[in-house]
Amino acid sequence: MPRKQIELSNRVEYLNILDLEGNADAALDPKLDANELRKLFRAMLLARRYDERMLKLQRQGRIGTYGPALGQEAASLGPAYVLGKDDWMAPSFREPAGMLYRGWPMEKLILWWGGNETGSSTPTGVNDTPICVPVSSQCLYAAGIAWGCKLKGGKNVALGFVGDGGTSEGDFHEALNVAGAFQLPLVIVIQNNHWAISLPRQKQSAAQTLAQKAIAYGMNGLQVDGNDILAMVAATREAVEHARSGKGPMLIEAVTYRMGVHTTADDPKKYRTEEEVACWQPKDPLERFWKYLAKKKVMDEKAREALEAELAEQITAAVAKAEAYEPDITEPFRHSLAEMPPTLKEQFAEFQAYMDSSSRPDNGSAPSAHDPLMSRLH
Ligand SMILES: Cc1ncc(C[n+]2csc(CCOP(=O)(O)OP(=O)(O)O)c2C)c(N)n1
Repeated sequence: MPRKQIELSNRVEYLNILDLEGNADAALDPKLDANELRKLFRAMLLARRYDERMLKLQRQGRIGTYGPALGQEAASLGPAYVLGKDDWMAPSFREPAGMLYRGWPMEKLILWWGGNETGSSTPTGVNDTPICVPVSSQCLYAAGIAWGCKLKGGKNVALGFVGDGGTSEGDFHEALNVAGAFQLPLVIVIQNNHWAISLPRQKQSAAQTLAQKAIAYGMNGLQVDGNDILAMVAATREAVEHARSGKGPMLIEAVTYRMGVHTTADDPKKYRTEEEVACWQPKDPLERFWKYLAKKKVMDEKAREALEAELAEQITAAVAKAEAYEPDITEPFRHSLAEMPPTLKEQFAEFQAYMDSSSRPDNGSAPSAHDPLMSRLH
């Protein structure tokens, strides 16, 4: 009756390719061609400038609360870049870089943050689920879709994003468990940005890495420098190929940092130090990648300036489009289910009749939540 070491077949490695000066490890460099590198830079820059504009819109009262993704662009974009168009992506709300790259019109994202239901309807031809607000629920969507992909017998994979805080939720563990047990073509990317609102990563879990949570579910886990776009591309490629070839799911922990506020509704000065934030500044994924591109002579300052101007115009046009949008108050009915069941149809008809009725007490302005009909709908 011995007590002995169990040899676990799974392991956890850490992957980093770009150093802080923009030099790549030649043996690990995914060796993307100049066009691919420019495409990645463009997408990362677009996400950064979009994020900055969104913060300004929020401060001007032109959208509701906003959750910036400053510093997390590489962790979001790398996985989206690797996925094929027919693969599936389930984002949380820190994935504008990945979503814009996958083909979400920017005005749709702006409308989402403005509280319009249309921001939650996936554009035609994009295999993504809408932005999820319940933390970690998207992991289950991704697992369910991966199961569907497997049953269909094709080669598509599903990829879901989750935050470090999200790894404490049951949905995360249920998704990994079913994916391991059924060997689903699923990749989960944890965006470990070190904070879940005011709760630090160390208080989410005593585990040394979040990637090692994969081991309990019988899958491989990989920890990656999430501020290194080359490492994120290389790691996700490995995971996606693994899943696509029927070898089962994989878990990636992207180690990154939330440089800004959790959302515009909180004040990080209350719970973290300026020194901590300053430590992450040199790791900025955008400028680090820029150094790499400049060294390789893939882009120069002039080309960057021209790109900056083009993207600024693109963002201004998207804002104008979003602000010109005339919301339809019946949208929540239309976007909830593919087909309305009879009870919802009934409520919809009742709601429309109410909206059209001249006896409405508010005489045409937004319906009041205290109205008896509205309280039934809520
Ligand atoms: C199920 C659920 N519980 C609580 C919340 C409130 N909430 C919104 S974001 C958040 C923290 C999420 O932290 P993390 O998963 O690390 O992602 P991050 O915001 O850092 O990207 C919480 C608790 C929620 N949206 N859903």
